[in-house]
Amino acid sequence: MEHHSFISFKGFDYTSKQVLKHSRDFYELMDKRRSLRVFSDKPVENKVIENIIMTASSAPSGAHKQPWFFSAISNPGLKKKIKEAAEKEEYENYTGRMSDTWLKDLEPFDTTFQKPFLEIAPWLIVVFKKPFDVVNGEKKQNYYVNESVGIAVGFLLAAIHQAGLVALTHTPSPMNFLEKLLNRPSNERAYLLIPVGYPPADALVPDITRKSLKEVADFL
Ligand code: IYR
Repeated sequence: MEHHSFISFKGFDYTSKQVLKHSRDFYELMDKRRSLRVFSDKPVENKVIENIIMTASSAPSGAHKQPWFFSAISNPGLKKKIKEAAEKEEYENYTGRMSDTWLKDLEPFDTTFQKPFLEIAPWLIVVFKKPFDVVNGEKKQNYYVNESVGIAVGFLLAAIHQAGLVALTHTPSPMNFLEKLLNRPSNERAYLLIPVGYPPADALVPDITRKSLKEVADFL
């Protein structure tokens, strides 16, 4: 048996009062997050995106395999190619591939096949999932890949919001054009496309509410 070492873990040592305050403060912060479909073209420095990605990559994952990869794109030519390819797929979705019920459910969000934000936002972060890794030409299995990458994206969105930026969890479908455009290896599958930037001063968001605690939780 191989030896696996453990190191001591030091918690924050907060009082229960501090725990209560932190839990409330974080909820209040996160409850201000909104998905935006409009962005300012104001630049965001690379280091910010690096920090956000490293926050995402600190997420827990099946057997600590960290089965994710992030492509961060600020190059205008590449953003244009991504926009064109995404709109081509979305055109097919909006004009035939999505059901009438689906289109009706999307009406409050005023979405169309057109995605100008893909060129305007200073950064696009494309998240890839890795069902397996390739180590020295050998296939190495990853575990709970969708769950792991979903949690990492949650961390990513929280980091973006906490930094004072906005994002959209965008799902052009199918997304395989991103694997090609971004030269990703064959063990990676595009998972989400996330434009990131500042909100424009005149930004509007849909007037929606969130479910109550009673609707989403049960205390037994
Ligand atoms: N992927 C399309 C359609 C779309 C689907 C859902 I579900 C949304 O919440 C929003 C949009 C698009 O990005 O427009």
